[in-house]
Amino acid sequence: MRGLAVITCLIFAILCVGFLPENEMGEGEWNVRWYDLNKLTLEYETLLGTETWPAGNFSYNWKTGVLYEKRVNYVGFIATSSLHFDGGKYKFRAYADDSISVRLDEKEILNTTKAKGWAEVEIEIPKGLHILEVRYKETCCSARVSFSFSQNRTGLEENTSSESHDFLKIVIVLLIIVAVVAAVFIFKKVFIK
Ligand SMILES: [Ca+2]
Repeated sequence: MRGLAVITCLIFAILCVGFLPENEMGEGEWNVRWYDLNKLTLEYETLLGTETWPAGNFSYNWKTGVLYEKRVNYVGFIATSSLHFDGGKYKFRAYADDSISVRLDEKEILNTTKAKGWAEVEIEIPKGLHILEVRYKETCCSARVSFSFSQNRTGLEENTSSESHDFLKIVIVLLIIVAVVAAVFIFKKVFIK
């Protein structure tokens, strides 16, 4: 009977975790993969390692110092982020020393180099989940990157949830209540006779 009680509680716990909304499990975080660059073609070569950056805008200025794993030159990253957009017009801005390319759902929407300077674009994005990808490359000397976009989106720093997220939260709360009631009921049955 005790084994049954433990198994029931475990199943409820797994169900509750499984139904957590994505944004409470790090939606929008940047998954950053660092690479060595080929010195001739400047293509991404060996994967050096990965790190996670907070969701949203980012800006780094390494000057002539180390960017990643003792690399100061011929190094770059590919950062991807999956996040929910409310839909509408969004403005993206970027700057890089030496180059940056921004892709939305695998299509390039913005790029610039140190020579070109700051670049920006405004585009219409349909409501829903989209994949952002930022490709940055540093070949020599000073290094810097900045990327930002308009804050009209959900699931990030300020959780202005959409209706579907609200519904999901109600379901989760109900599941937790059911789990607690069931746990109390089973506990009484098993331990209090
Ligand atoms: Ca540079």
